[in-house]
Amino acid sequence: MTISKGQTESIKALGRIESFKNDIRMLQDTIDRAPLWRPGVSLRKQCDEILRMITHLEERFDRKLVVTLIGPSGSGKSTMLNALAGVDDLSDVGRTRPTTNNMIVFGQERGDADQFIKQLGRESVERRSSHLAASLENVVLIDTPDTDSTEMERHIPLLREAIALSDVLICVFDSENPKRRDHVDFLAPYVRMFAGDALVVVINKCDRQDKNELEEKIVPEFIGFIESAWQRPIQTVLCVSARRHLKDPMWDETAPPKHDFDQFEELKQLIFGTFNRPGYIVDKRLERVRNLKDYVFAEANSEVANDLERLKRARENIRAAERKAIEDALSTFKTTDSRHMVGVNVMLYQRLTHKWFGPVGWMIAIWARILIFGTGIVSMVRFGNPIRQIMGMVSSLRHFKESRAAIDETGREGWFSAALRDYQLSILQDWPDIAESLVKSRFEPSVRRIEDILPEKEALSMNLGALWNDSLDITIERAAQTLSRFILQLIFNIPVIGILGYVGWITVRDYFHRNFLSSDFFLHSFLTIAISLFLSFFIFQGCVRLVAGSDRLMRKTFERIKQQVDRFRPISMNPIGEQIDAVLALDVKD
Ligand SMILES: Nc1nc2c(ncn2[C@@H]2O[C@H](COP(=O)(O)OP(=O)(O)OP(=O)(O)O)[C@@H](O)[C@H]2O)c(=O)[nH]1
Ligand SMILES: [Mg+2]
Repeated sequence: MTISKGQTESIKALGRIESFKNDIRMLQDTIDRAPLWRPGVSLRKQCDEILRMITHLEERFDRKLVVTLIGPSGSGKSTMLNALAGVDDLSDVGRTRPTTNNMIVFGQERGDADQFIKQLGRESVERRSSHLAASLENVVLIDTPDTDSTEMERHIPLLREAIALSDVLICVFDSENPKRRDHVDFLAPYVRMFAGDALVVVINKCDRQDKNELEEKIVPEFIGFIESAWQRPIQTVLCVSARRHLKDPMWDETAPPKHDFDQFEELKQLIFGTFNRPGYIVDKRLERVRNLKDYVFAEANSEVANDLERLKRARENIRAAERKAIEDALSTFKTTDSRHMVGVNVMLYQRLTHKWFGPVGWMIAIWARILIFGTGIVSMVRFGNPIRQIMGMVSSLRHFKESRAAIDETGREGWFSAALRDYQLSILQDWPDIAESLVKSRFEPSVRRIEDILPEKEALSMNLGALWNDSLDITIERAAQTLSRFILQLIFNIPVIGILGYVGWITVRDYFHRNFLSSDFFLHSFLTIAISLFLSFFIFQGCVRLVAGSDRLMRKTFERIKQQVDRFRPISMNPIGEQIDAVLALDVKD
């Protein structure tokens, strides 16, 4: 099976459309993430509406281009259709307003009206054709009821549907009274969905105006008026006299045309030529979908723009408040629990145990164990009960392996509740101001309720814990590394190893000379070795105190946490912070 070029174009275009739809759905998701931001409700509705329109567009992707005449009552839409169709009474033109109450579908084939009948009901759609329709292979032309007569209640829903089904809008204005506010305002939200040449403005009944006045005053003023009302540039503006192109214009004797200036041929060429070209439809539809997408994005953007600065500031303030709160919470820890100091020391010595070699290394290992028992003993002594003390000793022996974990857990509960309390107090102080600025940025007033904005206790405590543990771990590891440099290990071990070597050498040498040394020699040697080992270790401990005293390590840990608080971003645990982020994410320029 071979696929024609036209088909591949269509398939590609459909793919693009799918991706535009996806963009809109993602926009919706982002809006959904900020349920407390009030403008989100209408934005979401608009997204739904646009998605619906795009789906319609997709369904009729390979159908004819729909060109719709739209305008206020009596502006001459029906006359224009008749002139274009070459049949004077194709669509009723009358003196009683409104004349046209239904959608008049002018096309080549019977099926051209089907989609309108399906959407609007048979009673609201009339199908027309003429010999000139034969050349309209790719276009369906629609005449619509007005937007501003006594029947507008019934007309407006019809028009909404018609616009949703249209690819090109031809907005018809009466040159005698072009600035009709109601009509212009009604169209304002729709015209933004039609890009470039998909929106044509036609000023009809030009024969009623003086040519010079028309060119120099009426048209420029009108363009200024409409561009400011619709907030967009108008690419095509045509001045026509539709009635002149009827077979029988039946000019009123008292009001004949004032001049010949007329751009009707351009209009006709646009519809029967440009729009009617086969390749035009796919491009237009794609462009229209892109335009619809851009439209919702622009809407979202302009909504956010109103609150942007305030929201950014609120986010900054939340971050600052949370940063402060975290610091407050962590300093609780720094000041409250001295048992942690012991823990830090134990952890440091445990690390050193793994890194050190030689006799001093063994001393460090022994010292680390003593410290671990020590932590057990410290907690036992407080109870003062001998049986408890022994039990404690046993349990600290048994839990020897898990000592690290035990150290981590010591006092955690108490600390965390104190830290959380401090965190919340700190946030409580700053929240009222932040909440006010959020309410000004159109957040629901419920953001004032402090209990809703605090991050979840569990999450916060887990995050604080992880933050603390990580920083402490790194600090201890760094200190241990500094204290385990090879050269340091060598220096501290050399006296003991030297003496050991010396004693060993004498012992072995004399052994071979059958000259057995006295036990005094060994006792003496042992003491010398022990003394130098203790001295070395003692000096080493001094170094540890100096380089990595508990206070110092705690301070360093705290410094490190302070640096990390920014990256920690507790705002992500804070529901309002997340919503602000979502709103700010709507501010994407593409
Ligand atoms: N002088 C002059 N009169 C025109 C022109 N076009 C339309 N008219 C007249 O304006 C009146 C209204 O024309 P219609 O075509 O019925 O206007 P419409 O916009 O379809 O009106 P509704 O169907 O009620 O919304 C008729 O009397 C037309 O003859 C024109 O170019 N010049
Ligand atoms: Mg009409």
